[in-house]
Amino acid sequence: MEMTFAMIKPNGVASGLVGRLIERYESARLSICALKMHQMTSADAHGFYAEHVEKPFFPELEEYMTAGPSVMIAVGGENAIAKVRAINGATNPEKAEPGTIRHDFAPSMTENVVHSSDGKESAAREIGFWFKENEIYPHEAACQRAGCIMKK
Ligand code: FUP
Repeated sequence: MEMTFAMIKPNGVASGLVGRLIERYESARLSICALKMHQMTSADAHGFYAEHVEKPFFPELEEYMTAGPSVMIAVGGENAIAKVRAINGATNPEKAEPGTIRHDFAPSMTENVVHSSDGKESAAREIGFWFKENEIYPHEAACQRAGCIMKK
C-alpha cells in the first residue's frame, strides 16, 4: 500500500467542499490514514513550501495558505500518489481535465483548492511534516478489524 499527502486548502474549506472532496478520494478506493484541520502559520508555509520560498509567486501563496484552516490528509491505497494527483488535476486549473477537482472548483493557479504529493519522496516528507507516527493508521489489517459496511 502506498501513502500520499493531500490537502484541502483554505478556499476549499471556506467553500464547504471538505465532504465532497474527500468523497472523491474515498470513491477511488483510497482510505483516510490520518486527518486534521490546521491553519498554516507563516513558518509552516515557509517549511512546507521550502522549494518555492524564493519564487516570485511565494508571497501570494503564503497569504492564501495562511488565510484560514486547511484539512491535512494522509491518503492510502494502491497507486495513491498517482491517483490523488489525477483526481486533483493539473496545478493550473486552466489546464485541468474536466471532472478533476481543480477544473471543477479552482479559481486560479495560486488558489487551486487542493494539494497532493508529486512522488514517493515528497509524500514521505509531507506526511511527516504534518503528522506524528502515532497519528497515522496505515495498516489494512486495522481497517479490516473495524469492518467494512459497504455492499460489494
Ligand atoms: P503542485 O505539485 O501541483 O502542488 O504544484 P507546485 O508544487 O509546483 O506548486 C505549489 C503551489 O504553488 C501550487 F499549488 C500553486 C502555487 N504556484 C503558483 O502560484 N504559481 C506557480 O507558477 C507555481 C505554483
